[in-house]
Amino acid sequence: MAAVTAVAVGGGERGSPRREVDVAVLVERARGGEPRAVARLISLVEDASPALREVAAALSPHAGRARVIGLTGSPGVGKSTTTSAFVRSLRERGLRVGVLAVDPSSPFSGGALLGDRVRMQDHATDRDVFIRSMASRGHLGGLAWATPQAVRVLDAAGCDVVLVETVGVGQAEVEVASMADTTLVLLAPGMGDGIQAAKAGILEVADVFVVNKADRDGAEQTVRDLRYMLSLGGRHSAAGAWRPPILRTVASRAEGIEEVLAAVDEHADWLTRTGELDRRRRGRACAEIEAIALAALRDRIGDVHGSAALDAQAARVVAGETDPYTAADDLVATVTT
Ligand SMILES: Nc1nc2c(ncn2[C@@H]2O[C@H](COP(=O)(O)OP(=O)(O)OP(=O)(O)O)[C@@H](O)[C@H]2O)c(=O)[nH]1
Ligand SMILES: [Mg+2]
Repeated sequence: MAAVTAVAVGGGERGSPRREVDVAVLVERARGGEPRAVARLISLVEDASPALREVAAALSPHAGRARVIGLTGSPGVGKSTTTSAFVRSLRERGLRVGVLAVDPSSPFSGGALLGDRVRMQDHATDRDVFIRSMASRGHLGGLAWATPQAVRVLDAAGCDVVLVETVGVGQAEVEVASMADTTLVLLAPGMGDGIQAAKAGILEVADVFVVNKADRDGAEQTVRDLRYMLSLGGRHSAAGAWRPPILRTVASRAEGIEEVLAAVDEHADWLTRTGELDRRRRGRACAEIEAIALAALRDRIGDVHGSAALDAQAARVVAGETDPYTAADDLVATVTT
């Protein structure tokens, strides 16, 4: 039995006095599906609390089971409405579902966003649905770094599926897409999405395209625009490659939702059959390790800035005793040993 350590943290409720957190107990409770323990763990990873390392270590034996589905698209395209319809359908299949609504531009976090709270209230009392919104709060690495940890919490809590909703604002959607096994890109008629999609490299990240608000004029045009752009090539045109289907939905009336979930299932089969699932997950782990390692290095290099060691090297460069490359190598050696 591993020793149980308690770590003092600032608390998920900002401004509360420091208190002891027993990470092992929290993880046990989260695994039992206790919503408060799940929420607390997500707060710990989101706040980059001192307990983060311990949380990550405690979660790792219990993660890796959940299917991660990303939904992205422009503001107001219908991501939350679609997510809510997915939750309903997945619950009918008896699956436990986690939802992370990720807003890279918002400083607000913790509970669900107001609009989402309204759309998600159907599920508010369901013990097999965990809903959480996350915001960047401006810390280094931001969401790109906190979201996979939060996914891991939900995974360890026994969620069969984790839905990650991100507002599409360029790079962020690409980053979050890279966290998902299957990425859905939502568009709606008349939002100039087609052009935006091409710009943001969205064509490359989409596994399934959803043209939502198909009850509105212009849906057919959006589908045609997308088809045309896909015909221009890219990774989807290679032999044996997955060809992202384009589906129409009216999420507000739950129309087309089953078809989208069927396409997601088909994609999941393809991922497993081709070994792509492993490749994607390994790629994700690489990106995560790299980000953490670079942040650690940056921290240590930060300590060097303005230090006597740096000053001494600078003096040697000025005196012609060494060159800046050699000096930099020496400096890197001091922070990595
Ligand atoms: N006409 C129509 N309206 C829809 C449809 N789906 C969603 N809406 C409406 O579109 C608005 C935005 O929906 P949301 O689900 O909040 O969109 P979102 O993409 O999550 O928005 P953000 O999270 O703010 O980026 C709401 O008023 C929905 O009721 C649809 O299929 N047809
Ligand atoms: Mg939303």
